[in-house]
Amino acid sequence: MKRLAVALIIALAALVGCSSSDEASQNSADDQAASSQEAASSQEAPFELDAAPVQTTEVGAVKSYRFDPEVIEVRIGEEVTWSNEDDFPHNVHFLTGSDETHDLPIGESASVSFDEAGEFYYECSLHPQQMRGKVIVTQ
Ligand SMILES: [Cu+2]
Repeated sequence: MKRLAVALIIALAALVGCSSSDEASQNSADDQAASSQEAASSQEAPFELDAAPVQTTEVGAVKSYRFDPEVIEVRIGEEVTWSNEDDFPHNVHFLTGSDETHDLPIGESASVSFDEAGEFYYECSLHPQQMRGKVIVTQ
């Protein structure tokens, strides 16, 4: 009940806050983005990876378009770092848990902390057929 009231207040605030039709369409675009993100987080595994999980927080985007190791296992609160050791730009684009994309320019790295348990699938959105990986986060 309390939650409904909060939702109503937010809806009213959104209505009052919209002074132009541009803003209104922007808000509905935001709503759509939010709901597709929810769908992403509840979605089933987008692909299968047979590799045995490796306990590490370091993943390379190595030459010949792949993440190595493909499947890693970390504990809640740990930070995983992806490093691009290839001669091409890559990224880490999450398919489950969130739809964040972390760019990996040549020679650079990106780090992500995992605050909840689960299996987080990702791909390089530039090379999604070859570059796929999974982070298994445990208690
Ligand atoms: Cu790539």
